[in-house]
Amino acid sequence: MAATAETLAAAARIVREGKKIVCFSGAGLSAPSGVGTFRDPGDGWWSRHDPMKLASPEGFAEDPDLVMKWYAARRRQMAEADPNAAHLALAHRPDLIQITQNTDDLLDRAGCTDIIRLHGSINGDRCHANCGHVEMIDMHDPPGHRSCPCCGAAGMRPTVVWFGEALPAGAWSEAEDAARNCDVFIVVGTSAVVYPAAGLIAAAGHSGATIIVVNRDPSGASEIAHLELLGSADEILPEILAEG
Ligand code: BV8
Repeated sequence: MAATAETLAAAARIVREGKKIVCFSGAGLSAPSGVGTFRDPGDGWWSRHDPMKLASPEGFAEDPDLVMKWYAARRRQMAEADPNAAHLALAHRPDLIQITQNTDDLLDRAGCTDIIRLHGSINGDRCHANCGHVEMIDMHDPPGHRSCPCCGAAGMRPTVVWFGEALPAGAWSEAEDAARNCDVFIVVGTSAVVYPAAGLIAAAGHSGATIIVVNRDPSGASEIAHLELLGSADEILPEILAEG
């Protein structure tokens, strides 16, 4: 249900009394900054193409030009975005552990450090044949489809985790450890349908953490939330994270 003064106060108290707090974030955290989410019906790219297809090795094999055009559009959109009040509220709480599914750099630019990134970063491209060649991207002027200039064996693709690709082992084990050893697990801005990332929510719950969900709409986390605050992350997070 929509966040009320009572549920906001209850969440703020749980956070105040929390000893080890994790914040698990998805695309809804960056939505108030103007960055398109994955599954919200949007305009342009989101409605004409299936992100699940474009963010996959199969989609890249089928039409690398279209995939890199989709990433170029997303990169330009992110280049124009600034951290919003939710990112800044998180940056004011360095005691919180940040686990994100997002590939943008808005948490970093807000001032968060040690971010556990489950799905990589969109600000680089690497050789799809894994020769080791990596390039940082000018997000204001992103490149299109091109072959790896080092080995030429494959195209250059974003340094993100596509559907069907394994998550970075180090980030995943850090995230599992944090989820299993926290007492408060805040879930913000995610439909909670992408695995294994979404499985962290249940893992935290099974380990005894209190789960607070902050989301615009009901999500895959609604059923296991101890407290669900429906609304915009940039309005709710500053309220519940304020110290004192
Ligand atoms: C893997 C990078 C194995 C790319 C992304 C178990 C069960 C079922 C399926 C699977 C499973 N295990 C694996 C799978 C398959 C698949 C999967 O989960 N499929 C699902 C969708 C059916 N998972 C995988 O393929 C994963 N890989 O498991 O590999 C393996 C192991 C060993 C060796 C080889 C292989 C890889 C998944 C990673 C995919 N890559 N992104 C890119 O960005 O281009 S995932 C993509 O979805 C984004 O990263 C995004 O972060 C993520 C989750 O989406 P959300 O962040 O939740 O965004 P969404 O749009 O869905 O929702 C936004 C929410 O925000 C909404 O609820 C909305 O209400 C809310 N909102 C909007 N505005 C606001 C707001 N909330 C608050 N305030 C607002 N203002």
